[in-house]
Formats: sequence, C-alpha cells, structure tokens
Amino acid sequence: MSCLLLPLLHFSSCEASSSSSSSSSSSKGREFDYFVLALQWPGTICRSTHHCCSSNGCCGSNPLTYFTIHGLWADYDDGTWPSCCSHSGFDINKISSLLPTLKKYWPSLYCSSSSRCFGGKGPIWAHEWEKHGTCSYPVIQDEYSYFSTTLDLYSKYNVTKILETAGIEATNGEKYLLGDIVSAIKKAFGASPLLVCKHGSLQELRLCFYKDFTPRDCVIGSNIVDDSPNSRNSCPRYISLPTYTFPFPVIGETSGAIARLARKHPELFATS
Ligand code: U2P
Repeated sequence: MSCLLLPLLHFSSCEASSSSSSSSSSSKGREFDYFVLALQWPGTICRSTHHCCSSNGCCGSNPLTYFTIHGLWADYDDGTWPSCCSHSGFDINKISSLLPTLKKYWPSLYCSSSSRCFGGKGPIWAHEWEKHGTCSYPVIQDEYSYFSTTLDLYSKYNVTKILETAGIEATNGEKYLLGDIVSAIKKAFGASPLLVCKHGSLQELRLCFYKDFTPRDCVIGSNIVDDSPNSRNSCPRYISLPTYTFPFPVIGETSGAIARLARKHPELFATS
C-alpha cells in the first residue's frame, strides 16, 4: 500500500532520503522494501562523551558492554528510505509497559534530545517511531507494535553473544578482521550484516530482514573495506571494539576520589 493512500489512517506523506541526504522524488510514497535493525556499539560512541546528563545511557553507573538498539528502519532496495510517513505523534503512555526494557536496551547515547518529524524535540524513541516506525506500514501498524517488534528481533538475534561465542569481545588492545565479524554474524544469523565504523572502530552493526522478518543480506555483494584514515563510515580491514569507562577520565585527576564519588552519586555529575 502506498503512503499516499493512507490519509484515512492519518498517514499523510512520505519523504525519501538517502545516506547522501539527497531526496528521491521517484520513490515518494512507495511502500518500503525491507527492514534494517540498526545496533550501536556503545564503546565507540561513549568513548567520545565529554559531559553527562540523566538521559545519556553512556553515563549510567555501569558501562554498557553490549550492543544497544539505534532503530528499526524501513528501507528501499535502492539505498534510500522513507521518513516521517504520518502525523502519528509519539505517545510515551502507549509504551509504558516497555519502558524499563527500552531504557536498558534502547537508550540514547547522547545528551541532546532528538528531532521530531513535525517540529520540536523529544526522546530517541519519539524520533525513531515518527521518522521510521510510521513508514513501516502496513507491516507494523502502531507505536506499541513498532517497539515490541524491535525488542523481539533484538533479543532473538543477540549480536553481542554471537560475537562473544566467536571469540570477538570488547577490548582496547585487539583488532579483529572485518571478515571474521561478518562471517560470525552470517553463520549465526544466516545473512550478511552491514558494518559502520568511526576512526577504525565499530560504531554500528545492522541486520536486515524481509518484511516477514526472515533474515536477508543488507547489501548486495559485501561490506566495502576502506583503509584510508579519512574514511567516514566504511570499515578498515582490521577493526576494534573498544571499551570505555565511566566516570569518564578527568584530566589531571589521579586520586580516584572523584570517580568514587560519581559512582556513588551519579546525580551530582549530571549536567542537565
Ligand atoms: O546513517 C545516518 C542516518 O541515516 C539514517 N539511515 C541510514 C541508513 C538507513 O538504511 N536508513 C536510515 O534511516 C539514520 O537516521 P536516524 O534514524 O539516526 O535519524 C542514520 O542514523
């Protein structure tokens, strides 16, 4: 069903975007082709955190040592994706029973709040539902289903465990062959993931699904290996899965007293 046919269901429009931010008018209004479950590696993101706030998952009392959820995206086969497909605004009350699980496995890893489709800012869940969830129609038809489906997929395909079983664990010293990570996922998941790196560290691992939620390859061919230091998103041949510590190291602080205080009273270190 096309997004243009959905006004009766409060679905008013779809915009198509791509990684190069260009808009594809040809795909405007088309139903999506497949799902992407985007997972993020907190070690890579939280290592760059310079200040904390209560909404930032990087600042919890224990460092995150597992992949967390970024979002479930409805994508087109041509590399673009629809966004903001309806005016069905995020309502936290609809997912109140899921909140403890969402806070643990789908936290924001930043302090800044996320943009909403039709103005204003909100939690990461508002952004993901309004931008991507509303475009998952007709497979996913409401906010609760969007979040529960995503959590189900996340727990069914435990990427952290898959990699650990293959001997690929978070460490600050070691680097792993990109091909070994892809092979481990392929073996357990049954299809090729897409990896996104930042300065040689794994930032995101994306799993792809047909509309019936069976695994499918994310990209035709393979992940593009890019060893150049300026590479923005692609991964080099050898990549790291870094860890991070919280409280973040304070320059000039060696006694550990601040670290102990922050561990005991994290609220004292929240900046917003
Ligand atoms: O990659 C940068 C941002 O583009 C959006 N994206 C990317 C790939 C894709 O297949 N689908 C997609 O939506 C994501 O936007 P966000 O959800 O973060 O706003 C991704 O972060």
